[in-house]
Amino acid sequence: MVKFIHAADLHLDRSFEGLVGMNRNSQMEFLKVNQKVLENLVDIAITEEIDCLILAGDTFHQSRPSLRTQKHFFEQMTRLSEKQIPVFLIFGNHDYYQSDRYWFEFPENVALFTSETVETKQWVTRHGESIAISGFSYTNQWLQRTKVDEFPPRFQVDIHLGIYHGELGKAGNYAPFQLADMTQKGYDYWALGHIHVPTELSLQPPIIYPGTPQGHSQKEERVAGVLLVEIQQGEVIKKAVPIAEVAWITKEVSLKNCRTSQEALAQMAQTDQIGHSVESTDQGLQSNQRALIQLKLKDFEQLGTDFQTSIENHEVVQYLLDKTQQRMSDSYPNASLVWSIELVHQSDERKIKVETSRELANQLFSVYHDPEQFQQILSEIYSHPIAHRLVAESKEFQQEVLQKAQQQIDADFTMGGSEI
Ligand SMILES: [Mn+2]
Repeated sequence: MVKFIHAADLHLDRSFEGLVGMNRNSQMEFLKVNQKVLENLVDIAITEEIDCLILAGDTFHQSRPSLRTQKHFFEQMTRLSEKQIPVFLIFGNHDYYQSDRYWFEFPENVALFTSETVETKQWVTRHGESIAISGFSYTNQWLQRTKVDEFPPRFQVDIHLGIYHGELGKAGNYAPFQLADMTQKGYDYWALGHIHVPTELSLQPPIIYPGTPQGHSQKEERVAGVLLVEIQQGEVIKKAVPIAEVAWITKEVSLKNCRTSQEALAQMAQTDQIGHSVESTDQGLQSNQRALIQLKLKDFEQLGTDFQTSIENHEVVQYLLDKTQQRMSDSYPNASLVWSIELVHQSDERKIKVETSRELANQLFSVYHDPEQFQQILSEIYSHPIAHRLVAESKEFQQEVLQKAQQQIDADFTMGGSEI
């Protein structure tokens, strides 16, 4: 049996989005969260006595990780070295490899893939199983061609693993790949990185993104953790193990029982306190985690425009942040905090949320500004003798239709894509 952990997209020195209102000390405290996440990963690797750790790219948020981040990372890898646990690490588009940016030698147990050319490393586990691991690294921000073709066919070994940082598709900036090409290689497992939402692209063979184990923005609300994988005689058993220290939570708060801003403030101030008791069962918050809470306020209309202005100019959220920071200094580390407050107008509630980014939607929409495309989509009207005359005579017809369509889209949908 071979047992390993597949982790990806740790983004170890990435800051937490939306904490700009916090003072420097509190922000620094939050950066320690990333260190704790890595320590959690190493703790699990040691207790589970894994055969190896796979880091499938974007371990660091940038290609020039800070000296402090590097030092901490090397210390943690050394802990694994003391337990004879090897680490196989590729670099992704964020931490693309530049050797001169590292202040220390990587510990000996860390096997690096440092080139864009696919390499295969072979070794035998302490239980005598032979393993081959094939992978490559980014040495630039982009890699605009597929790398799957360069992966060798399955070696004559007990287990052959592929590590791949990239995106599904025929073309793209991040080593695009097709599932069929991967499947063809005959490997036992493909450890993917790059997509932050946990995603299983295939189960036979497993071709899997574990996702980022620690979300750094509200968009990364859904995380699973790292994957603990066991392979025995072709059978693959995998389990997501959470290592996050911070959970992103959205909480709807109705102010319908509040008649004054004092009452409203009291109610909002309570929400971070109940962060633990309520959300921990509600939203899968672990007892050691703290929550970053986004409040969505409903039924506030009776409180008047002054109240709404104070929400919109961030006065209220700053007040709550200051209050929490005080508590953090008393009782760090488990303070949950409200970092954002949004007003949900009744008309917004009916809207459908789509994951597409606004720019992409605009781009798609702009296609119909081309008169030819526009007439094609309305070909029935344009080919009807009477209708044709009506629309052909009006110069503004296309303009008006597009404008109305845009308004309708705005009224029915809210957009917010996820960045990678
Ligand atoms: Mn990436």
